[in-house]
Amino acid sequence: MPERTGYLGLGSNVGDSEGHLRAALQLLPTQGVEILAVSSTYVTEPVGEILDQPDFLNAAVRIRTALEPEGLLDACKAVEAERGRHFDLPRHSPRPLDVDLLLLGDLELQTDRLTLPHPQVRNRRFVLAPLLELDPDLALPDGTVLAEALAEMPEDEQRAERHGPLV
Ligand code: PH2
Ligand code: MG
Ligand code: MG
Repeated sequence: MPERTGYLGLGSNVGDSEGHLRAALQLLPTQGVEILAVSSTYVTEPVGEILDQPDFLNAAVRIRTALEPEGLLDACKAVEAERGRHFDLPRHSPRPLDVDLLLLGDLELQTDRLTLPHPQVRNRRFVLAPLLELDPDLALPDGTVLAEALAEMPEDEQRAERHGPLV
């Protein structure tokens, strides 16, 4: 099976957020996902469909895996479930752990369950800030340079402050 390098976004805004993110680093390798690099954590304001919820703690990791995209998605869901995530809540509800598949090699695909790259990568500061810390020159398969996407975001939008190291 070919191995690919990819990127996952980690988020938490329920319970011991730092503990949940650290647990993800321990649990992902048990699912066939090798962690190559880990960003700092960022305290970020909620973005999306539910704004009245606690700030998130976000981070990103560079990974290597032989899993195919849907298998990797299942691995992310299994890790979320281990940390007490409930899947019967409205979209964008508060959660102890969210593990999002952002990029996997140069794959571009759309299925019922999964879109790659993640459709929101380029317009979410809570994703871009930790990702660019890992790889400042990172670009999407369509050539979008993520540092340019971040620079184009209005400065007063989506507060995201570096918090500290996760490892
Ligand atoms: N995740 C969401 C919705 N909104 N906002 C921030 N700041 N961080 C997140 O991880 C996040 C969010 C859905 O997964
Ligand atoms: Mg998410
Ligand atoms: Mg998710």
